[in-house]
Amino acid sequence: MNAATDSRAARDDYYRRIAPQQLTPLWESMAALVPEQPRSPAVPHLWRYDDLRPALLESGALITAREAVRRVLILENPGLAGSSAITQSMYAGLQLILPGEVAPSHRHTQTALRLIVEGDGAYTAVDGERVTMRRGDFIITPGWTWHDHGSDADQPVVWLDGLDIPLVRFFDCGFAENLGTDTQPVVRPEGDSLARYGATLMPLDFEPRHAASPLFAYPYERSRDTLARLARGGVPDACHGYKLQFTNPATGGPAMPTIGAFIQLLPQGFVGAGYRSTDGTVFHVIEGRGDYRLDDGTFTFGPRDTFVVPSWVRHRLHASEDTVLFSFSDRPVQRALSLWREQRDA
Ligand code: GTQ
Repeated sequence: MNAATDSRAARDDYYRRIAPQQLTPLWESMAALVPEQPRSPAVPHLWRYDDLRPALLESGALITAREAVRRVLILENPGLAGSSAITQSMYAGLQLILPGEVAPSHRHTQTALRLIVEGDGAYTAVDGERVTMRRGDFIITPGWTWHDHGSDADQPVVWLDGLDIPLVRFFDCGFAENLGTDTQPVVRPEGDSLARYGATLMPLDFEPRHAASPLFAYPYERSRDTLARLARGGVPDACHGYKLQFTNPATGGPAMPTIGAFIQLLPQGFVGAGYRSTDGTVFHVIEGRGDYRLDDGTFTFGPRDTFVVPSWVRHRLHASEDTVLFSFSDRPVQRALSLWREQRDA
């Protein structure tokens, strides 16, 4: 028996003997526990809307929105099977509501965002105010605010849900309550928060009711117009094109404390430089076509597709048409904890 075998056997024997005391040796897992750089188990993936839409609509005949509470197909990362997560910290799903349906009022500590994918005329009520949903609109549901959804539309309405479910699960701090009625009392007229907080004006007596933006719906018409104006006047960022963050107008910071949300315009023919950041990011194609190139492959995207780029995966965005991408990630959390990093090739 040589010394190496001897020490392997001695170590294995030692690990076996300490295991019943719930002890494990750090030196066997040091490199994985303190990696030189992030190596996410999440993988890049694209969900093609045209391919999944039939299955989503089929769910409408299987269960009502009321019975389901939220009739959603979860977009689960293939590298995170069983976790209901699209990145390590974020959840995404596609929610379907049919004409006349209601998704009853509840609240939870998880923060949610909606990006309207298909159909106009459903509504969501958040914290006493209702807003009608239109394609491309961005809507937030701050943690612990009552919210319910419904539809007066004459066709199915689908939106992308983004929530910090995995993050809240990690911290074991999830709470939820049902209101007990389908809809919450509406106490302000539609458009109230847009008038108060959506015009670079603020009420003098503004007192925050929660950590998220008091403006809860950001109409696509406005953000699209802003992007078009930027593109007329300026030079696109080499990696991102024309990219803006949705903000809380009371602070200038991110619209939600745990989720960063962004919108960007890639002009037709845009060839982006390589980019990676530590916040694994979910992208949704509001309009346009293009592809994102990784070191080992390319995904082609079109309107209404959703794709994910995990933490620290280098990618380049290309657009064959004028393209508008919505995206979200845990960036505000990483920044608050001084953990966020990015690397640009240009
Ligand atoms: O609309 O409240 O996709 O509570 C997952 C959990 C949506 C919602 C989801 C939720 C909701």
